[in-house]
Amino acid sequence: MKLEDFGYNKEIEKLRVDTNLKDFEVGRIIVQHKEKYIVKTERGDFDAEITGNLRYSANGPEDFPAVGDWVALVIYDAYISIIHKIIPRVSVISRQAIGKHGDIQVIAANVDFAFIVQAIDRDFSINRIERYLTICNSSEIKPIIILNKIDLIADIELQQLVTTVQKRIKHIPLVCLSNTSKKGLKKLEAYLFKGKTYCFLGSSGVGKSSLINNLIGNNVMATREINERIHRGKHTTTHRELLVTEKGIFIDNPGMREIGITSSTDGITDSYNEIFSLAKQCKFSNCKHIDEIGCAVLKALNSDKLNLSSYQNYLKMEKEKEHFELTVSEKRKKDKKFGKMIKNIKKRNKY
Ligand SMILES: Nc1nc2c(ncn2[C@@H]2O[C@H](COP(=O)(O)OP(=O)(O)OP(=O)(O)O)[C@@H](O)[C@H]2O)c(=O)[nH]1
Ligand SMILES: [Mg+2]
Ligand SMILES: [Zn+2]
Repeated sequence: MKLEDFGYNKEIEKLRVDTNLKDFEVGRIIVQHKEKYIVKTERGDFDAEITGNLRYSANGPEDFPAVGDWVALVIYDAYISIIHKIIPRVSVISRQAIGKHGDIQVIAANVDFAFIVQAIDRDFSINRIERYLTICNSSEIKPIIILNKIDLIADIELQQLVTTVQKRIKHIPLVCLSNTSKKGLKKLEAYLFKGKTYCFLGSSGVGKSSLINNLIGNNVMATREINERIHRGKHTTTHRELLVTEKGIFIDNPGMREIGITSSTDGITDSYNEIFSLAKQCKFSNCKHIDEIGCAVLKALNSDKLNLSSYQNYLKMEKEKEHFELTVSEKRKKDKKFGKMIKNIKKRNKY
């Protein structure tokens, strides 16, 4: 297999050359488990570990290789290969790690399209769609919303859901789908291109793995058994995995319980274009749109030009983001101090 078959392109080649990684072999992370990796290369798939240097210079989990990453490695033999560096990421899907404030968890790197999957039966939530849109904030990633399991509701109900989504989320493709009846599958296939990378996002049980199986026409991914009761609360897919197929490169994910916000204001801008364009007309440039005089956002809200739940969701996410950004910078400072301390101790103890 050629590197291009699993997603390599000129942009990544340029990044590799620019970062002086030409002397290494190139591979792509297809599985990650703690600090063990499987890397796909032109010579085959290899188990890999990272260098101590990579580990100690990491500021946080986001500096470790993630599924989808292109890495510079040395292959010693069939059993040992060592990852030296991550080739800079063209795009990344990340979120705030659960429980540990400030840690960024990379879900997948170098992704071209994100399929945001929701099941219409009990999983459906516009707020959650907006949150997923936010974590795919890079302009390099094109999101596509999928409403799955449409075989479970009547057409008229579905039409109502679609209208609700499209009213609030504009300019993002929406595909209604059933893995059971295969309705909508053709429409979705129109987005697939060989050599492009697709990341499947959504809660557990919405049908991400079933969809991948359907797209490749093969039961490669394990899916939940029919008797869901036994499995309640259990994730069927237990780890992230990148799958190279003729149709495209698919990254399957375990279902996500909660998604936090990472990264800059860019992401929020994507799903909240409306609020951001209104904000330009606010009297004060630092307006927080809560109780300020001359606030164009509040004005639109009061005259029903702006959706109340969009506004509330926006405030909630802004609050999380503020907290998150603070903790990241605090953490960085602390890590730097700690790193310096360790360095000094090592220096002192040299003999
Ligand atoms: N009725 C119906 N059931 C579906 C559809 N798609 C998937 N399912 C069922 O939903 C259950 C969960 O599907 P999975 O593909 O395992 O879900 P997942 O999103 O991969 O779940 P995790 O791996 O836990 O994140 C399985 O029993 C599927 O058969 C659909 O379109 N309609
Ligand atoms: Mg799954
Ligand atoms: Zn305002």
